[in-house]
Amino acid sequence: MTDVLETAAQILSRSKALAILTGAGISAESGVPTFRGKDGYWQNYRTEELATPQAFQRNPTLVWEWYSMRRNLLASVRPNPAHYAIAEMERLGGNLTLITQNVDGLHQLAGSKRVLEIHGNIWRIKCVRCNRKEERRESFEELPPRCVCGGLLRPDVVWFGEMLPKDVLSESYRAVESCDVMLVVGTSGVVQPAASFPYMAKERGARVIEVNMERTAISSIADVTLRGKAGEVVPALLEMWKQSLS
Ligand code: BV8
Ligand code: ZN
Repeated sequence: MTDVLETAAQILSRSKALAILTGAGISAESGVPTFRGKDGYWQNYRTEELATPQAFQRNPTLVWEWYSMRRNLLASVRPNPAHYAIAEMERLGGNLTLITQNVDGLHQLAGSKRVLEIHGNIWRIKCVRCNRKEERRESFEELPPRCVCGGLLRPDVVWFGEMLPKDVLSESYRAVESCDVMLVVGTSGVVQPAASFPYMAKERGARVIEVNMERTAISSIADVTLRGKAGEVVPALLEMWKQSLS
């Protein structure tokens, strides 16, 4: 693994604009189930039942039971070494844009300052009627929770079939268009439009480094594939990068 780590560290040390794309795999070692892994969320549930506006329309209580379970689990988890290493990369590298598909807020907890949350954040809720948004960490007495205006409150996350937040998406595209290196950590590369980001970067000549435990849809275009756990590989990559700078 050392030689591929060295190659990846060399690429990082020469990069002028680094984009990092993370998925559920980076939070797995914090104890957060992924979506499509063996113990993934989607195994027991079907996406259509839970992460779509239609599902919420049809059965807001069921959707809220799933999100409440995830919020309760997340309330007790901490960032893992991969989150902390990426926060240090931000301080080290300077021109770094972090794009995450995760809604768990663990990157911010680990110290990353600039985080583009393209699928929203599970701690933020919004009213379907008056669109009021607020950060709320406490659990709700009753489900589904209601806004003061009487409207239903929902998690401020992006469900399937919903548009991604415009400003965050355009900032992500700007980073994808301008990066010379993209580091992709812990995503199966299935969900669009995030799954296209590595291809778009590659098309423009950027180098793509993938960190994942398994082969994914992105592996075929990765210049360097670091096969292993993010919590081990990303800190090792950071150390190699720092050594190459000294
Ligand atoms: C939109 C909600 C457009 C928040 C999520 C057909 C073709 C192309 C696209 C589509 C299509 N049909 C439908 C679409 C569009 C759809 C889509 O992409 N569907 C897929 C399933 C085909 N996309 C959308 O609907 C998006 N919106 O396109 O709007 C539009 C245009 C016009 C008008 C209207 C709309 C919205 C997508 C957002 C969906 N919301 N989450 C929440 O509850 O979390 S997606 C959900 O999946 C999460 O956000 C998650 O982050 C995301 C992606 O999954 P991953 O992060 O990759 O996680 P996964 O479990 O899959 O993989 C984990 C990986 O980690 C694995 O590779 C594993 O090996 C690895 N791993 C595990 N442990 C470790 C590890 N790696 C390292 N270390 C470890 N320890
Ligand atoms: Zn309201």
